[in-house]
Amino acid sequence: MTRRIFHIDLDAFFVSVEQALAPELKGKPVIVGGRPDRRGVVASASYEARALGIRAGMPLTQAYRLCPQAIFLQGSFPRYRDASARFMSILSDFSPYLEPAGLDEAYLDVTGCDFYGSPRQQALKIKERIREELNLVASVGIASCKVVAKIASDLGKPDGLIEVAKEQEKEFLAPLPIGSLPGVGRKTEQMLKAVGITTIGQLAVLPLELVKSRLGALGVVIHRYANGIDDREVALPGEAKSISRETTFAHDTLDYSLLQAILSYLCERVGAELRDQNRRARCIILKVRFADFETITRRLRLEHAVDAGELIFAGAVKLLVRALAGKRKAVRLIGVGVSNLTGSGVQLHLFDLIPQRLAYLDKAIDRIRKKYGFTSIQTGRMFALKDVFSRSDNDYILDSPSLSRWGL
Ligand code: DCP
Ligand code: CA
Repeated sequence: MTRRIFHIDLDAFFVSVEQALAPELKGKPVIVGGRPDRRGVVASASYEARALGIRAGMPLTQAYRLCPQAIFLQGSFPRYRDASARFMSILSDFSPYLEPAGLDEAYLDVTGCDFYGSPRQQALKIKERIREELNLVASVGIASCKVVAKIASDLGKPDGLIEVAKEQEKEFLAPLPIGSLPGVGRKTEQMLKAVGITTIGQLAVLPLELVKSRLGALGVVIHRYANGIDDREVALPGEAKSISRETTFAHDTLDYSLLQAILSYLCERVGAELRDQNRRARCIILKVRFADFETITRRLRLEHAVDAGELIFAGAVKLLVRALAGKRKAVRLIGVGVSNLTGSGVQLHLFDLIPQRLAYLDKAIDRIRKKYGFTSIQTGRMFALKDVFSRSDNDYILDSPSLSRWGL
């Protein structure tokens, strides 16, 4: 099923909250930020003020020079926080997949939610409720991914509603200025412009390797965005964006089999936590801190989301081999984490399914561990830890038994 993702952003948020409370301010150049003779910048400007050249972030003194007739307000953060909470509460009536992205903006995944009709009808309903209940105006972008939805809501402002069909997303993006692509800051924009790239479409057709060689990891991301590719999920409310476990050794160690055993243990813990939350991960992160406190972090992106400790371990070990290559230093701490988490239910793709056998095994192990404690059942690899576990269940601060060198 094609995803339907909304990006909803309130127009001139701080100013509009003030106007809702004092309707005589409507239709006028209003600036929230403080008194014009004081230090400080414009936080929010009404569209009438923007027509006169006022922008967020501009020093108030400059705003005053441009527009002395504007109404300058101090603003009140508790009022904005309150309006924000009510805004999010309205959105949560339309789908549980709500990800606030700031006080006045949020992503909402409405895939499969048709209680209020088509996505467009739902968006109209959202706008109507925001207008009636909060006396505010929202702009909405609808697309199959976050990045296009966000650009669409920006483009439609004020009072916008733009829906982009999946097959038209690339076409929709192509003529837009490169600076409107999330991830392209002013520096990147200048760099791209210097080589003649001014539109998203021009970036999209550049060879990926070229963009990568100039801009590194950011290049890969913005190249994907430019092509309308963005598989970031709308994060569920209140959920962590990553899960991790780490162990600091009582004595720094050079014992590879011990490290591997600990890693296996940590991966199983992370896997169990993932399964407990009914989630899967597309990225594995390894952290190693050496005796001299040099700390390295390595990431492995996976094609398919996983929740099995065994699969997390397979990736983590690859990272460990890379992290230790060429090092001759003892390890002080080792940790493993997962990120790029996907939810369950409608957000699962068929290719996320892991081999059934592993899933059954993990289920059985989870049941036993819930009943008898985590270390009641151990994998062969964790055998090196058996003495530790027999001492106490959760104390995984270890002695290092031998000092072999890394054979890597
Ligand atoms: N904000 C701020 N300082 C900034 C930018 C923003 O304090 N430099 C605050 C005030 C804004 C709110 O965050 O009202 C939301 O930021 P937006 O960028 O969404 O700006 P607006 O909602 O004011 O305008 P727009 O209609 O463009 O969304
Ligand atoms: Ca806004």
